[in-house]
Amino acid sequence: MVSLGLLASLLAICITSSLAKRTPTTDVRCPGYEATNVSQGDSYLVADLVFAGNCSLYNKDITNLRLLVEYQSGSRLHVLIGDSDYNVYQVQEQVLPRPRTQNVTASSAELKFSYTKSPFSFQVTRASTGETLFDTSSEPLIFESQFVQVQTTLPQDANLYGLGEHSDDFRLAASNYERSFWNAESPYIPRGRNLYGSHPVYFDHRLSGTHGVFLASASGMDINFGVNSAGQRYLQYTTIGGVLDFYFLAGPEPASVSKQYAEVVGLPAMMPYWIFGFHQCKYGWGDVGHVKQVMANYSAAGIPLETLWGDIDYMDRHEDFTTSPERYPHAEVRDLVASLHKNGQHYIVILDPGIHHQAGYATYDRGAEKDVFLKNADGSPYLGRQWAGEVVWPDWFAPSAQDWWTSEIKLFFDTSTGIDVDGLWVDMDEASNMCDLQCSGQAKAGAPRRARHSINWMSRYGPGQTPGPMKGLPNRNLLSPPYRINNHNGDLWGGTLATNIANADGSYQYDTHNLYGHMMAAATHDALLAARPTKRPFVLTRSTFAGSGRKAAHWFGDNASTWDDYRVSIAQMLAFAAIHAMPMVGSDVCGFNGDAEEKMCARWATLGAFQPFYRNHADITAPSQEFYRWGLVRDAAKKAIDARYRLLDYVYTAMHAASATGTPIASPLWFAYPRDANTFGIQTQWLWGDALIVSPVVDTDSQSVTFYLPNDVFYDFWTGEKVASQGAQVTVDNVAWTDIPVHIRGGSIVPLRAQSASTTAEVRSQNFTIVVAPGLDGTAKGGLYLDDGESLDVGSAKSDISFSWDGKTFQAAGTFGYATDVVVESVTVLGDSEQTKKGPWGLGQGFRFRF
Ligand SMILES: *[C@@H]1O[C@H](CO)[C@@H](O)[C@H](O)[C@H]1NC(C)=O
Ligand SMILES: *[C@@H]1O[C@H](CO)[C@@H](O)[C@H](O)[C@H]1NC(C)=O
Ligand SMILES: *[C@@H]1O[C@H](CO)[C@@H](O)[C@H](O)[C@H]1NC(C)=O
Ligand SMILES: *[C@@H]1O[C@H](CO)[C@@H](O)[C@H](O)[C@H]1NC(C)=O
Ligand SMILES: *[C@@H]1O[C@H](CO)[C@@H](O)[C@H](O)[C@H]1NC(C)=O
Ligand SMILES: CC(=O)N[C@H]1CO[C@H](CO)[C@@H](O)[C@@H]1O
Repeated sequence: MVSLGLLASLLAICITSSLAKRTPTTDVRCPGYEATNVSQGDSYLVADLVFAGNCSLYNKDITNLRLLVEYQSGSRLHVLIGDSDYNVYQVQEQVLPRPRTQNVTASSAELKFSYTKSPFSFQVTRASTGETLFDTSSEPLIFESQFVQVQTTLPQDANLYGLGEHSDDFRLAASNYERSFWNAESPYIPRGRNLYGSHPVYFDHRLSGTHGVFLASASGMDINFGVNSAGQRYLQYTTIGGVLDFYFLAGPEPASVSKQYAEVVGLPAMMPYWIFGFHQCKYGWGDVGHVKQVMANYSAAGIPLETLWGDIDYMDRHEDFTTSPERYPHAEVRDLVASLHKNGQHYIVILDPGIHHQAGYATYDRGAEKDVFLKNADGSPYLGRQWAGEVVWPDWFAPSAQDWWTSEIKLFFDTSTGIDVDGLWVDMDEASNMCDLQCSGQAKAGAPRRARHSINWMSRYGPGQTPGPMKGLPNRNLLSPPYRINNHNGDLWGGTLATNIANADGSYQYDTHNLYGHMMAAATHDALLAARPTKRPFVLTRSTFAGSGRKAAHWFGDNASTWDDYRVSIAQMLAFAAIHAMPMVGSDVCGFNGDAEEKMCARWATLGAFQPFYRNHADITAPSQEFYRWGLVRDAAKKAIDARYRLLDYVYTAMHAASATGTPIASPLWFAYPRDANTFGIQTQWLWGDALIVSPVVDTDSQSVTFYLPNDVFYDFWTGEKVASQGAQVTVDNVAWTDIPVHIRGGSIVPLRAQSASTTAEVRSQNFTIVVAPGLDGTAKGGLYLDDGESLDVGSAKSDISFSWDGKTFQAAGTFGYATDVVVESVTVLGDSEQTKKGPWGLGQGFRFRF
C-alpha cells in the first residue's frame, strides 16, 4: 500500500537530504577508553572501560562503560558494551528474547576474544585457523549518549551480505556504501536507502569460511563501508544510541551461520501448507461483487487460485474491524468467505495501526478505555494521520494492548459470526504517518512518563552487577539528535511517529521506532493464536526487525511494475530467506506501482512460482494485472503453478527444516558451492530448497539468459536431461515467455506430486513420484516431511522420511506417523540411461528395492 503522501515524501527526500549535517566538523580524534578491573572466568570476561580523555564530538562521552564477554556456545560469542549504570537503552527481552549462555569454556570455543587495554579495542578470531574476523583497533571506540561509533577492518577477500532491508546488490559494495537503519514507508523501494525493516546482521563469506555478526540494536544507525587511509577495508557502525550488543557466529559453513543466527533471534514460524499456494490481491477492488468476479475469472481461466486478499477497500471509512455497508456488506463478505472455504480456498485481509480517533468508533472506545494508545507527555492522546483520517496509535508496550488487540480480532474475525479469515496482513506499520509532527503540535513534548510495569532483565548483566532500568539515558534531544542518520524521510520523525513520545514501559519511540512493526506483527500473531488456538497463525507484515520471522512473513513492499524491480526481488528474497531468518517472503508479483506489461508479468509469474511467498498485488492507481488478463501471462502462470504445486511437499519439507533448524528455504549458490568464488556475486540465480537451482531470464524483454553452473552434474528439471558442468557460464536462447530454466543438482532426490491440482488442499490427495538425480559419485539423497499442514502441534502425527540412492538400491526410511492413503507411484533415476520403477509403495512405512 502506498501512501497518499508519496509525492510529498519524495519531495522531502530532496529537501531534507541537503540539510543533513552528518559528519563531525572538527578533526578531534577521540582518545577512546581504557580497560580496567578485568576479571575472567572460564567462560566469560568482564571489565570496566574508563574514558581516557576529552572528546565530546556530539554529546558528552559516557565516562564509565562495562564490557561483558560470554562464550555462549561453541560457535557463539557475545560481546556487550554498555554504560556501567545500565541506563542506556537495550532492546527489551520481551520484544527480542535472546539466548542464555551455555557457559562453554573459552578454550573449547571456536571464536576467541582478545583485547587491547588502551586505547581499548577488541578482536574476534577463529580458533581453528587463527584468522581475524573482527578487529576494532583501527579507530577508538566512541560512546556518547546519542553518538556511538565502532569500526572493524576487513580483509580484501571478505564478501558481505545482509544488513537489510534494502534493494541494493545482494553482495554489499565494499566501499563508498552506506546502509541506514530507520524503518520507513518507502514507495518504489529506492536504491541505497533505508526501507521498511531493520536487520543489523551480516554474513561474511570468505574462501576460508563463513561467519556472522549481529548487532542486537534497534537504534537508528548508519553502517558505512569504506577503505581507510592505510588502504584497508572497514565497516563502521554509527548509532544514535543503545548499547553495543554483538553476537559473533562461527559458521564455518554458510548454512551453519543461518542456523546460529536463528538460535539468537528465534527460529522462523512453521507456515501452514496452504500459504504456499498462489495469492491474488489488489488495492481498488471496488466491491465484493468485483472480488467474486476475480474468483470466477480465475476459475474460468483454469489458473489455480488459493487465496484472495482484501486491501483497505473492504473497510468502512478505512477503519480497522469494519466492513463497508455499501460496498462490502458484512453478510456478503461472509458469503464470499464461505464460498472460498467451500472450494478449499482462503481469505486474508489487511489491518493498519492507525486507529480512527473518533468517539463512538467501538474499537477506539475500547482501546481508550483500556489505555492502550500512545500519549503526549501531558497525558493527552498522541495524534497522527493515516487512512482513517485523524488517528491514535497502539502502544504495543501498554499492559493491556495485547488484550485489546486480541479481543478486537476475536470479535471481528469470529469464525461463526464474523469474517472468518485465514490470516492477517499488517501494513503501514513502520509506522507510516501522513502528517508527522504537525498533526498535534508535538514538537514541545518529551517529559518522561513513569514506567507502569517492569521487565525481568536478569540475564542482561555481568556477574555481580545490578541492572539499571535500560530504558534510555535522560536529557537527550529525542527529536533532532546532533548526528543525523541518513534517513530518506529526513528527520527521525519524518513520515512517522514523533520520536520524543514515551511508551508505557518508560522507553521512547526514539529507541524503539524500529520495533513498531515487529511488535504489531507479533501482537497480531498472538491474537490469531488466541482466536484459533490449534492452528498455525499466518501474519504478513510490511515492517520487520531482526527476529520477525519467528511470528510473521514479509513482502517487499511497494515496488514497481518494472524489470528492475523484477530483478531486485531475487536479491531481496536471498537476503531475507538466507541471512535474516525470514523464509516466508516475496515481492508483489508483476509489481505494485505502475502499469504491468504482458511479457514482464509472464516472466514474473514464473519467477514468483519459485519463491516462497507468491502473491500478485497492485496499487489502486495501477491497471488490473490478474494473471487471466493476458494470454501469455495465463499460460506462464498455469505452467509455473503446476510445477510449484507438484513441488509443494519438497518446499514444505524445506520450510519444516527452516523452522526446526534455521536452514534456509532459498539460498544463494555459494551456500552449496562455498569454495567457488564465481558464485559469490551471483544474485539472479538461487537454490530453491537444497536440490534445485533456478536461473530465470533477467534481461529486459529478453528471451536469452546466461547463467552459471558450478563444477558439478545437473539435470534439467523440465526434461531430465543431464548437464555436466566444469563451472561455466551457460547461455540459453529462445526461452519461451512461459518458461524458466531450473536444474536439479546431482546428488539430490526430489519428491514431487504426480499431478498438480487447483488448490493446495487437492494437491494433498495426489500421489507422489520421486526423482533421483545421481551426483558425480553416483549416489543421491533427499527427504520428505508430511503432516496435516495446519495444526500448531502435530504431536506424533508427522512423517520425516529420508530417501537414499547408492547407485543400485533406492530406500525410504525414517518415521511414518502421518497417516495417508497417498502412495509413491514411481521412482525415476535420471541419467544417461534414465530408468523408472513403478510402485505403488505406501507411505505408512519404509521401503527398499533394487533397480
Ligand atoms: C574497579 O573495581 C573496584 C572494586 O570493585 C571499584 O571500586 C572501582 O570503581 C572499579 N573501577 C572502575 C574504573 O570502575
Ligand atoms: C574538553 O575540551 C573542550 C574543548 O576543547 C574544553 O572546553 C573542555 O574544558 C575540555 N574538558 C576537559 C574535561 O578537559
Ligand atoms: C552460566 O553461568 C552463570 C554465572 O555463573 C550462571 O548464573 C548460569 O546459570 C550458567 N548457565 C548455564 C546454562 O550453566
Ligand atoms: C471477469 O471476466 C468477465 C468476462 O470476461 C469480464 O467481463 C469481467 O470484467 C471480468 N472481471 C474481472 C474483475 O476480472
Ligand atoms: C494413487 O495411487 C493409487 C494406487 O495406485 C490409486 O489407486 C489412486 O487412484 C491414485 N490416486 C490418484 C489421486 O491418482
Ligand atoms: C526499485 C526500482 O526499480 N525502482 C524504480 C521503481 O520504479 C520507479 C518508477 O517506475 C523508478 O523510478 C525506480 O527507479
